Order: sequence, then C-alpha cells, then structure tokens
Amino acid sequence: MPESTNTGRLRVGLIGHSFMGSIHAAAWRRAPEFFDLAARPELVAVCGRDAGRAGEFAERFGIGRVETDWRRFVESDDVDVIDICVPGDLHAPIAIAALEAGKHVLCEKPLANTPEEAEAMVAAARAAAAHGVRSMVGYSYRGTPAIAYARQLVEAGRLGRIRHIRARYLQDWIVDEDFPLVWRLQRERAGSGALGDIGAHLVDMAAFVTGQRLREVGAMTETFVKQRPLPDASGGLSATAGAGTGEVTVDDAALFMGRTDGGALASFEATRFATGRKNAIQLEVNGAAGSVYFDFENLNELWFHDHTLPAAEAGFRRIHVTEPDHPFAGAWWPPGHGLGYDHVFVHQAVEFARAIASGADPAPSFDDGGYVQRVLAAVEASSADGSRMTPVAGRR
Ligand code: SOE
Repeated sequence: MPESTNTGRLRVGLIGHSFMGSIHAAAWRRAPEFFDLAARPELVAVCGRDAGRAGEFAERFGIGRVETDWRRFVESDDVDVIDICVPGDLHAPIAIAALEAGKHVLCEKPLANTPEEAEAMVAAARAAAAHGVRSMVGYSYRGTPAIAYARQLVEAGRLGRIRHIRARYLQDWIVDEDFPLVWRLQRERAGSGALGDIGAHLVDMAAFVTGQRLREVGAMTETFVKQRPLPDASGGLSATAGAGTGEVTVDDAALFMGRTDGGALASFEATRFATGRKNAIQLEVNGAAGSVYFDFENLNELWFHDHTLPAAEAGFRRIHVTEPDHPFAGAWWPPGHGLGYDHVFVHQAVEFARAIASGADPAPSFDDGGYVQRVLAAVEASSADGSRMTPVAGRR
C-alpha cells in the first residue's frame, strides 16, 4: 500500500455529483477560505458515470478533471482524498478499493447497506490507518455548532447523569403518493429507507452528544406507500415521474426505543411523512443536573436548562450558538449572524483535513459508522420480529 506523502495540499477527488456531491464540493472550496488548514483541500477531479453531467458539474465548480470509471479514479496519482457521494450500494467497494490504493476516504452516510459491508470497511480502514491513511464517515450534523456545544456541556458534566435521550428526524418530501421511486426508496441501492437515511443521523448524533451507545432496541417500521411511479431518471429529492410503477422496498418511517450502555432510556423517530416538517432534527437530552434541546430548523440555537439553579430561576433558556467561543462559530460571522445547512459540511471537511494533517484519527470514524450500522440492523430485526427487544451486536 502506498504511503500518503502529500502534505501542504490535499487533492480531493469527488465521486458523485448530485445533492451531496454539490454540497461536498462547495464545502471543500470554502473550508480553506474560512479556516486555517495545514493541508489545504483542493477539489481537483470528479467522477460520475455520465460524462456529460459530470462535465457540467466540473465546469460549475471549476474542477479540472472528469472521470467516468470509479475503479480507475481511486487509483489516480493526482488525488489524495476520495470523497464518496454515491448511493450506499457502492460505498463498500469504492471505499475499500480507495483505502487499498492509499487514499484517504470520506464516505457519505450511512457507512454501508449492511453490517457485513460496514465490517469489511472498518477492517480496511484499520489496515490503512497503519500506513497513515485516514477515513471518516459523513455524519455531518456533528459539525453543527449547537450540537458540538451540547456535547461540550455533557462532557463538562453540566447535564449530570443522563437519563433520557429523545431524538426525532422529521421530513415530508415523499408524502405525495405520486412522488417517484428514487434510489433512496430502493433497498438494493439505499439499504433501508427513513431508517438508514435520516434515523442513522439520530443514532450517531445521540452517541456523539452523550458518549453513550445503544445496547438493545425495540422497533416498529412502516412503508405507507407500497407502489410508486418509476422516476424518469435516477433522480434525488426532486425527481419527476416517468412511465410505469415499482415496489417501494424500504421503510417510510421507523420508530425505536433503546437502552444505552450508560443506563439511559432513548427513543427515536425517523420519518419522511411528517407533513410540514422539512428537515427537523430534534434532540433532547435530560440529565440529573440539566437538559439540552435542539431543533435543526433553528440550527443556531441550543436550549439549555440548568437544574442546579434555584427552581424559581431555572428553566430552558436559549443560547445563540454564534459566539467566538462556540465550536466552529468563531471562523464565520459576528455573533448572532448565524450559519446554515451547508456550513456543517464545511466543518466536516475541516475536521477531516485537520485529522489528515495532524495524523489523528478522524471522527466520526468508520468504526463509529459500523456501530450505527449494527443499530440499524437490530432495529430491522426487532421490527421484523414484532415483539422483542433486540440486542445490538458487539463488534466482531
Ligand atoms: C434526504 O433525506 C437527506 O438529503 C439525507 O440524505 C441527508 O443525509 C440529510 O442531511 C438531509 O436529508
């Protein structure tokens, strides 16, 4: 396996150029504009099956090279980082080939479509790390300043012993029964539905903020709309319908509860059928000494209740997480001017570039992604079983 030698520059090769590809491309560009980075990311090449569409994307983002074959792409001499922004069925083969070729890998979430694939990726990441090759999974919301700050409050003991985790991820983009059967609704491409696409974020976020992992889960999943029109192209969140219909093979919604290794009780809801909710990620954590509450639809705010205050004074108060002392916020605008969805991806790029430059293990790691995958598998097993709490498998 070749050693990674390029330090001052970090030449990034992006695979995929739809929604996630665009937001990653923008993030790689903005990261060195706003953050001091010892290894400066530069998006040098993009790979997509359709040369025309990949070419247009390259032109839009000023990317010098276009490739159509990911196998050749991961071997390229002109890239140090492979950034994977394609559907889940391609994550494992691309990530493993890239790591074996000595490329650092950033892989979109969920890490894989099955725990077995995830396990193979974790093993490849571990082998590569011995040669200084780094890997990270794209649980991007860790880069939300309010979420990173909530974790700091937990770490500082401000919540005390954690008793409850309450997490919801609510969207409504497929409520229309004529919305087409895009790849996110196909098990063989996406692995699962709302569960893996958005529930996975919740599982990671809960673990990130509290430092606790689920030990067992009990779950229900549902597919409300079982047949949908086929898409006219393999579109994303805004596809249009073509001719014919097909079967929806993933869940539309998943509800699950669990017990953590720290003794907390946790509940999770992930749905694409919450009319009126667009990208509402809500997390509340209750500890013996206090609570935090977050909603991504107001992402610059964190609500904090300090239970150690006299009862007459205590109560949830809003912290505007835009101060220079808040995670990531100091690099941007003056206090109160706020950040958006795209900034969390910039922070993800920054964290990865910094880890590569300093030789640290990036977080969230493939190992963290493997944990989430095992939870997703336990949720599906519990839902299929219909009655029992299902242990979350340990790492093999
Ligand atoms: C669609 O549900 C989606 O784009 C997810 O795939 C992303 O991970 C999330 O950030 C926004 O919603």
